[in-house]
Amino acid sequence: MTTLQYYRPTRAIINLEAIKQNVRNLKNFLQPDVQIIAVVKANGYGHGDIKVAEAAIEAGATMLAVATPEEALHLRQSFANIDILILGYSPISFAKVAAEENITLTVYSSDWVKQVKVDSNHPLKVHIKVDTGMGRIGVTSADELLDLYEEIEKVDSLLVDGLFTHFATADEEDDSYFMKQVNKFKKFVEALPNRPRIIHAANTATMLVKDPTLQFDAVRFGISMYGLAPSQYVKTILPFTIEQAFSLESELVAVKLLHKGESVGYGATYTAKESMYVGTIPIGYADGMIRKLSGQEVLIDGKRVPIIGRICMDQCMIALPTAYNIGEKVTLIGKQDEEVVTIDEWAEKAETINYEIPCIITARVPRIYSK
Ligand code: PMH
Repeated sequence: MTTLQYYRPTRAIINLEAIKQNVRNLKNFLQPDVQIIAVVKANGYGHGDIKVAEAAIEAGATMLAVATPEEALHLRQSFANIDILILGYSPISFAKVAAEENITLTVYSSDWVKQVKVDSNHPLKVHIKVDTGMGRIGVTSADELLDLYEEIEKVDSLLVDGLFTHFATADEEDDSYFMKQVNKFKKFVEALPNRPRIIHAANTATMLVKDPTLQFDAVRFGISMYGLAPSQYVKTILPFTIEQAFSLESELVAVKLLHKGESVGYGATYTAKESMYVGTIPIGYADGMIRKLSGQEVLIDGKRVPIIGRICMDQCMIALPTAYNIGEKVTLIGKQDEEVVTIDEWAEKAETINYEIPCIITARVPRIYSK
């Protein structure tokens, strides 16, 4: 068997110890019998689903949550026994496989339940999703909930294992919309004839700042596991520190002297005002480093230097204070000595949220794991 070898020096380094420590801190925050559902959808928010799940389980998570059937099946290959919940839509055609693989589905439609065929040898576990104000998926009234519940009860091998909702504004300072959702959810819970095994509602922001009492039976932690705050508001009032797990590194592959008046990159948008050294690093927009990040600073030799000119598909150029050697390490996200470039800094530059940054670093950038 050949082991995959990476030749290009561009890589994401994932600090699994940071993820474990974040999960341990999150666990300490919960009542002892409350479960942690590690949200590892979208390839573990771009960090790598299997390795993140392993670290989270080691640190105390007891369930995994993903968005799609494919993501659930991928995890099942590595984790034979742990509960895996698909938070998003699953087509009826997936129900049989889900039951065989002991994958728990989210349901919110009576029609779906009427049409689904479940084999009595393999019961299918479901969590009912109630929409309390996110407007995404879920039943929206108590009548709809009871109707769905009755339909599920009619199918022998279909088991209601859980009930959950999701909050739209938990990361914002204003409480009013959040409180409306909470009250609505509590009414949904009371409307059910039987209490399911696992009721869950909280994401990171709900738990860490909005309402730490809203633990129910489980809490769904995503962004905080990866060491990022759900919003700038939440960041300022976190109850404990979390450590960013994702770094992005490359190396200089070319260094040249640019004379006054000479330009760099497509469109020749950057022109040297005086003689300067320019370095090329092999990372570009096809790696997820979108063109909006032109001007973002990176670290070399412990110093901040800017990306200059337009970012190309596979490469970009940086201003150098001196003629460094080919092979000199460049840190695009992460620390060098006293300097640090955070994912939050990238998000601000790219005018987006931190969640999006590790997700858009494409599969061409290998994820390397440090302990
Ligand atoms: N539960 C559900 C249903 C989610 O969609 C998410 C994140 C989480 C829990 C975890 O939230 P956290 O990462 O803030 O802790 N979902 C998304 C999303 O759909 N877009 O951005 C984050």
